[in-house]
Amino acid sequence: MTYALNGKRVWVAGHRGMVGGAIVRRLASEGAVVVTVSRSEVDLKDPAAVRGWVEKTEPAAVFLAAAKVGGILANDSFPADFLYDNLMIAANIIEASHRVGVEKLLFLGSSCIYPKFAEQPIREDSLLTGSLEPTNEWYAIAKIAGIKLAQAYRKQYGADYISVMPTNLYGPGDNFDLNSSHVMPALIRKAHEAKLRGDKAVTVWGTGTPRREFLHVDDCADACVHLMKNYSDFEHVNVGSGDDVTILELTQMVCDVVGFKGEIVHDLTKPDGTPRKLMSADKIRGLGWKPSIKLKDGLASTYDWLKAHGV
Ligand code: GFB
Repeated sequence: MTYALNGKRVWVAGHRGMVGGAIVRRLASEGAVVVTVSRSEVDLKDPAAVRGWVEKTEPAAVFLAAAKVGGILANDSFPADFLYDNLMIAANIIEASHRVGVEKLLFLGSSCIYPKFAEQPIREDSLLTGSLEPTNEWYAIAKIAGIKLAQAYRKQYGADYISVMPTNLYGPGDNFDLNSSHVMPALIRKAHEAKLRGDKAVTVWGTGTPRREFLHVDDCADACVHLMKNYSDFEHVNVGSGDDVTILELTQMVCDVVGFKGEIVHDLTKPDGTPRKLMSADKIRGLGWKPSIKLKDGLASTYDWLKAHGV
């Protein structure tokens, strides 16, 4: 093990989000002292506010899970927000962490950092070898900047900062708003409401042919803790399930789990985005980690969560 969390003060930045919340849950068994701060107390886009809070709190380790996130339409509609907010959040937290001597920091990115037509499965060294997918290039550029910040502070100051690139995530606490969400929560909600209303059809955006790799957020949190403890190097690490499905196959799975028996129709005015982004899992498997939640089981428990908590 390269880094022990036991007894350490650990800041989970973005604890109200799906990923940050899962990391907080996962840290409960690590003996760490988890610290968090609400958006009303500290605006993570404000350098002085972030610096002040980090100086006061003095975390030993940081999980940088705070970000402005959203699905394909939100990314395409609000490019300035996705670029500016995510650049500021990453730069402020990484710089403040360096100033107070944070021992270890883990930055969370996204599989959309890779070129639109990267060779599949996508290896870590595909980064910056081609053009990005236009619907999410703004978010991707901010996330690439975050990886480069972590690498730059490692190179210049010897800081132990690492980066993790999760695939498309889903699970409890996801955003189920149909305009801003990712595909998985959108389809679960659409199928659920269509069933309740007795609709004849459910609408899927785009052609249904793009392929996506899905990982349950609790598996992602487990991988992040594993890497925080066991990985210390320059290159980012992919975190995925190793399998992908078409959007149409996913829709059929969702309809089965929800019990919606109607038709599937396509809204071709909506974008498909990247045709495929299956990440290579070789590196993280070599580091001794693999996922444990199967897509069907994760989907069913996420649907249960939606029924229990509402949207
Ligand atoms: O999950 P999603 O919004 O994001 O969409 P991306 C994935 C695929 O599902 C696209 C299709 O081909 C969508 O057209 N899709 C079908 C739907 N029906 C729906 C629906 O009702 N809602 C949504 N949202 N999609 C995002 C990036 O890309 O993924 C982010 O924009 C980030 O930057 C994130 O990387 C993980 O996988 O296309």
